[in-house]
Amino acid sequence: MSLPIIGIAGNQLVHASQTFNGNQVTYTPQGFVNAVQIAGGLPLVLPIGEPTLAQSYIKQIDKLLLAGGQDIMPQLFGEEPSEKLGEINPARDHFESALVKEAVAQHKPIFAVCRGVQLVNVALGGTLYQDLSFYEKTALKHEQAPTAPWFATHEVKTAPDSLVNNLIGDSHLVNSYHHQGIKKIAPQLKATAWANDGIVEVLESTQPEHKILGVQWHPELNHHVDAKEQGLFNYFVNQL
Ligand SMILES: [Mn+2]
Repeated sequence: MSLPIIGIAGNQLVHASQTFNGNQVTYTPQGFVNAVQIAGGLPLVLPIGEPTLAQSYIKQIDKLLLAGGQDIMPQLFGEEPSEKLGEINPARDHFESALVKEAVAQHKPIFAVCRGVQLVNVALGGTLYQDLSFYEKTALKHEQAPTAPWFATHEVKTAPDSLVNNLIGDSHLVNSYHHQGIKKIAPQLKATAWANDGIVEVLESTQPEHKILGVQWHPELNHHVDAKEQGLFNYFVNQL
């Protein structure tokens, strides 16, 4: 029996850290590894590389998982950086955009978390709010730090008959660690859950042959205390 191979797009620690004697390291948050292993998948971390490597990486995996992290470079959706833009890593953005396009081309399912759902939206032609203060209405608190990540802080409501509705129900409390948000939705995606301020919290594919699920919260940080959050990984690894 072979386990589904889950490629997790890795991040890179570019700032000096005493933990690694100032050296750069490739990493992914442990929660993704744990949640994929619990779900019965075989996690493989994909280090940031040239976009031309995407085709070969995607061939090696069954499914693609995009993690959280830095802001998205605004040039990818036609804007210059605002003063409220946070840290970016253009190499990561270009590599992950190539992974998304290649996964779509090779019909490999994608599960995307936080920055990941924003990256998928931008890679497929959507746009972002560089900061939620640019949202036309008043946004709720979507950056819950310093509240611990296993505590859920805001509600999301899901669209009837959506994939995410089957997985978490009509309403669910989620954690929230984002200051950017989905603005214009890419043509092949649709919103299927929102916070009560109207901010998009879930995107799904509109095309059955392209399996994409992206959530704006962090299920990898509370999958151990919330069965619905582990359920997202179980579905992704075994059914999406
Ligand atoms: Mn949120």
